Amino acid sequence: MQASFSFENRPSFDPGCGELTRTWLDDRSFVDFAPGWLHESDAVFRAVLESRNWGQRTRHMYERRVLEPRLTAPWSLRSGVPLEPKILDDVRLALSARYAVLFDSAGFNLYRDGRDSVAWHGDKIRKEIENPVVALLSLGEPRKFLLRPKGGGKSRAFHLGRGDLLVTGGQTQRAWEHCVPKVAQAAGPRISVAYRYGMSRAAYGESDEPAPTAPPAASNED
Ligand SMILES: O=C(O)CCC(=O)C(=O)O
Repeated sequence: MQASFSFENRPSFDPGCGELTRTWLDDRSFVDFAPGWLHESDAVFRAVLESRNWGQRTRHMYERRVLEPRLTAPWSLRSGVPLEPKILDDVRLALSARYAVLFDSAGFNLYRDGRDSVAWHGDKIRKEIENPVVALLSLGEPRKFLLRPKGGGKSRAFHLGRGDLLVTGGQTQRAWEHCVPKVAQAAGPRISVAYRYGMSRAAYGESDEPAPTAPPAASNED
C-alpha cells in the first residue's frame, strides 16, 4: 500500500540539469554539483521521513557487528513498488536520461542528528562497470560530505542538504572514498537519496552497506 502525497507547493527541478557544475578531482574522477536543485525540498524531506520504512542495519567492523549510526531504507526497481513521492521517480528518470544509465535503485539514508554518520567508503558497484555514476540528492539540514583519495590524502568538502544534487562520475567511486562525518555540535536531521545502478545483488537488500575503511572522525572544520 503506497502513501499518496499532496504538496502545497509542488516540488520541481530542472530536468535538463543545466545548473550542474563539474569539478574534476583528478584527471579521471569528477563530481557534478547543483546546489538547491530540487525546489520545495523541505516538503519532500517531510514526506520521505514519514513514509519510509526506516531500519537500522548492522555492519562488520573490527571483528564484531555494530549498529550502523544512521537509519536506512532501500528501494529497487526490481521490487515493482513505485518510488514515492513521485517527484523522486521523476528525478530518477531525469538523471537516468542525463547520464545515459538506468538508475534502478535508491538508497535512503537518514542522519537523525550529528551523532549519525557514514564512514569512509566507496560504493559497492559491480567491478565490470568501469566508471559508475552515483547521484546523491540531499534533503533537510545540510551536513558535510567529504571526498578524499582512497587510502588517505587531502579531503574536499561539500555541504549537502535542502535539495542539493551531487553526482559522482568517472573514477570517483573507485579511486576516491567519501564519508559524512559526525559533528560535535547539534545538527538537524538530513536525508540523502542515493540513486545507483549495477550494485551487487546482495546490496539491494539487507546487506546494502558500505564497507568502512576507517571510522569517521568528529569534525567541526568547514
Ligand atoms: O548521505 C550521503 O550523502 C552519503 C551516503 C553514502 O555515501 C552511502 O550511503 O553510500
